[in-house]
Amino acid sequence: MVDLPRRSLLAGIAALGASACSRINDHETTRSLFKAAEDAHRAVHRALAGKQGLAREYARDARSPTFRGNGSVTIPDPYYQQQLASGFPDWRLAVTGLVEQPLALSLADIRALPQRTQITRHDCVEGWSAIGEWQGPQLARLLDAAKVRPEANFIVFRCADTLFGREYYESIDMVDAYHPQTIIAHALNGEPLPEKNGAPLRMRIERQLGYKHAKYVKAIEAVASFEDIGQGQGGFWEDVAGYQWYAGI
Ligand SMILES: Nc1nc2c(c(=O)[nH]1)N[C@H]1C(S)=C(S)[C@@H](COP(=O)(O)O)O[C@H]1N2
Ligand SMILES: [Mo]
Repeated sequence: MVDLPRRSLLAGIAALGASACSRINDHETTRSLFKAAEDAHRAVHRALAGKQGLAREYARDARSPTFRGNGSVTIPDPYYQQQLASGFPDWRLAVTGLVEQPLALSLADIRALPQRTQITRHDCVEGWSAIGEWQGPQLARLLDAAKVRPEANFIVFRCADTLFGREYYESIDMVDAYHPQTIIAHALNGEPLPEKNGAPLRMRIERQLGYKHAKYVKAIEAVASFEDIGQGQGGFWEDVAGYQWYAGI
């Protein structure tokens, strides 16, 4: 992985039109003020919604005719393309980190688990939304099978794509990890996930904004802290543009 200097990454983001946020969050004092506001938002959101409050689910006729792809929409890697063309026969999802029983699951394993189907609205901070029907096992099933250790505080998602030369990743706390609508989706609107939407597996974390929903997930890792991962802010956009780690909606 090429570790681009932060400044050139920010220049890249600025070119994408997010310059105001990047500059504000460059400033340490401002960053800690945002952090305090974020913690308050998390406390209020959790209190109002309840730990397991459900995101709204929609009827089938509310589904958007097309569900756009955003961020990475293709993975140019030859192995990925070969797997995509043949239905990902050799793809494995790793469940690792602070677990008693590490797992390496095939797509067939994932499809054989009890499934949840949910029609939800995806909200991207860039200003668009779409409603889609997602199917897959609850993350809780995988975490229980892997026997997550009590020291784990967060679940990290490692993705197969790179943006600006960095691997995309995200992280959530255990409340969201065990939330009933947090699923590892392998299907969108009744079809295998298209490449642009994160084939073969992507997260749905329905009470969080779009950037938390990691696509192209190759590993799920239980950790005590995400300080030593990436730039330490808990996710790709958190690292490069100062997006909030807690993106509860
Ligand atoms: N691996 C990975 N996951 C990702 C992204 C990405 O670029 N790479 N983009 C995020 C953002 S900002 C959004 S809005 C959604 C977009 O999901 P979609 O492409 O299915 O619309 O994926 C999120 N997860
Ligand atoms: Mo987004």
